[in-house]
Formats: sequence, structure tokens, C-alpha cells
Amino acid sequence: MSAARLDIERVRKDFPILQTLARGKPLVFLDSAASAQKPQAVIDAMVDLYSRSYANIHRGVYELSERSTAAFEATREKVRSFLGAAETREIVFVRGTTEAINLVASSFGRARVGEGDEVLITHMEHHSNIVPWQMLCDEKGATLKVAPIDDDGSLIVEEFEKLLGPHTKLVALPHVSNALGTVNPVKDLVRRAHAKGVPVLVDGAQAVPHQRVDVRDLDCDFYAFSSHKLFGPSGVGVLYGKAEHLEAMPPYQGGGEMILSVSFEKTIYNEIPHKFEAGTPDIAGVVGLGAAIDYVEALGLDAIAAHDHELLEYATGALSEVPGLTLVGTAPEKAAVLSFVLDCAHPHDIGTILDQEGIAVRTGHHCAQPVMQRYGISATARASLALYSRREDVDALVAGLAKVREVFA
Ligand code: 7TS
Repeated sequence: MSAARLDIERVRKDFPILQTLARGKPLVFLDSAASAQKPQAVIDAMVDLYSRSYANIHRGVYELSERSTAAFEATREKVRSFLGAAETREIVFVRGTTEAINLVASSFGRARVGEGDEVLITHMEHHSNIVPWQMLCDEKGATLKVAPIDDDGSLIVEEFEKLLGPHTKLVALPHVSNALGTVNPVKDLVRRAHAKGVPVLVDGAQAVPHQRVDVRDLDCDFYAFSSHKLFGPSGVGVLYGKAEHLEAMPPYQGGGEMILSVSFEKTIYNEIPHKFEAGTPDIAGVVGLGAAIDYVEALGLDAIAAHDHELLEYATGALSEVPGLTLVGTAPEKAAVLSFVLDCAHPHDIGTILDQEGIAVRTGHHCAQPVMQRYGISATARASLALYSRREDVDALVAGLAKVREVFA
């Protein structure tokens, strides 16, 4: 089925920041993998909540609190549908991907992983999907195992399979790598892990802005993503967990909202998902995430995926023509990320010169230092694309890189 095409110029009008200047030049924003820009609909939803419907949620008997609660809980249903989850009680609101992974490591991981056990991750993780597992392994006397990647940035599936051993208690892997753009065959990897009785957490931070995700089709046990990469506000994220796991898991944090009753002798915990939502959440942030989901659903996830893919191919071709440029991460299955090095300039110098042209790219290790170590480099420059990116942005990048060569080559 061919997807409807995105009308990019119309889409761009939805994002006020794209109309602004950077260093006196039209902004060319190529850092959406770090955080995406926000459409007016998201900004309006948050302003509207604060202007007309704001109160603390789940507590008040009065009308304003009921409205605020309804707006908050409506987002839970939007997320459920967005991820294809079976029930809203499988959707936990957290601060972001990082907190979602820490929640699973602290609660599920602590209960499941013991001395001599293993947690399996991949060589292409963001630090957020390394450090919580490392902390867990240190605490429990367990071992962190790392599935290797090929030179092109693909996971070596046979090696992954071999590392799934009798001591493996948990697998955590990225759906899409932030540093390389590799899209992992998650459904297949989950199937292989489940065949050995091992549950899987998927870090979906870089996947949800670019493709439809169906957690029941993937059959993953946990799926984490951040609102801010999905055109929603920062400070909010989602942990999807299968109800059977969430029900069995001990709470992550204690406090208000996560209890049914408290006495000094005994506390009875609330039902899921509230058991994992201690304290007053980012109410407007969750409402903003709901508006972001409405926005991408209205454009169509298939149309977004087709646009991102087409632009990635265009950008890959254009950058391949730049003298002295090497792309880092050339897996056959890739999404929206172009990491590269130049033979004549350090990535930070590339970023600084591009900035003078109004072009925003990310430079550094992208919180994925083991990926850099794998390729024997300390940093890359990274251009990342989103639904509002266009060929002109790529052309501006190529012209900017010619300036970098003029200065340094
Ligand atoms: N996992 C992946 C794959 C990511 O790309 C990121 C953020 C995170 C986890 C953490 O998300 P957070 O919202 O909890 O911070 N990635 C990036 C990036 O590539 N540049 O800046 C942040």
C-alpha cells in the first residue's frame, strides 16, 4: 500500500521555530535525534491546559481537577493505541526513556537478576541502556554481556543468539541506534530471546518518530520512549510493560498516588500503572504528548516513514559525494541518522563552522561512547532528520561542509 505523501512546506508551517533565524540565517535544524521541534498544536495544548483546565489530577472532586485528570488519562489511551498495546494499564508515564529503563532495571531487574546471571545488551546502545544494567550487575554480582556489531553497524544476529545462554535473565536493545541509525530486527530478536525464556526491553527512543510501532506484534516485554523526540515536550516519557510483568513487579519509587492506603505499619500499593507513578506527574507535559501523538497520527505514520526514508536516501547520496567524508553507520536497515567524519576537520570544528551558517548538527560521542570505541574514533558529526526536514536542509549541509573544507583542507 503506498502511503499518502507529506506536504513538507505545509508541515513546516506547523513548527514556529522553523521560521526563525540562527546566526542571522534561516535555521537548518538537523538535530532532531537529540530532541525534535514542536508543532503549534503541542504548544497550544499545553497553554490551553494551563489557561483553562489545570489542577492536580486524580485527587480533586471539583470540576477543574476532573477536567485535568480527563486530559491526562486521555493521553494514556492515545499512547495505548499509538503503541498497539492491549490495555491502558500497561502504559506508565515516566520522565523519559532513561527513567523508563531505570525503572525496569531497579524493579524487574533487581527481582530477577542474581549472582552469576547475565544481562545481554548490544554494542550500539545509548548510555541510558548501558549504565542502569551495569549498576544492576554490579549490585548483584551479575555480568553484562554485549552482542557485537558489524563494520556497517548491523547487529550480528548469530552472535546475539550465541550470547543468549542459560544464565541470561534479560535482554535490552535499541529499536533504532541514535549514533548509527541502524534499525534492529526487533521482532526476530524478541522471538529468539523468548525461545530461551528471556524477556526483552526495547529502547524505542529513536524509533517512534519514524515508524509505526506495534508492541503486540513485536511481542516485547517492555518498550520505552521519550515524548521530546516525538515532537512533544521534554520531561515526559512512556514505559510500556506487559501487564503480567507490571503486576508482579515491586514499585520503583514510593510516595503519593502509588498507594491505596498507608499506615505506619503497612502500605497497600495502587493498581498498575499508578503503582509506578509516585508523586505529581508532569501533567501539562503528558497532555502535550497527547497532542504530539494526535499530530503524527493525523499526518500518518506510513507517510512519515516514507518521507524519512526517501530523504535519508537522498542525504546518503549527497554526503557520499563530499570529498574526504566517511559515513559511520551504513547498515542496510537505517533510519534518519547520518553520522560522519571528515578527513580534514574534527567533528567539533565541523559543528562550529556549520553553526555559522545557521545549521544545527550534533557533534561528539552522542552518549554512545562504546560505538565510538568500536570504530576507533572519539566523535562524529551527526545530522538527523525528522518529518519537517527537506532536501534543501541536506543541500545546505553539503554547502556548509564545502566551507569546512575551505577552512581546514
Ligand atoms: N535511548 C536512545 C536510543 C536515545 O537516542 C536517547 C537520547 C536515550 C535513550 C535517552 O533519552 P532521554 O530522553 O531519556 O534523554 N538520545 C540523544 C541523542 O542522540 N542526542 O541527545 C540525546
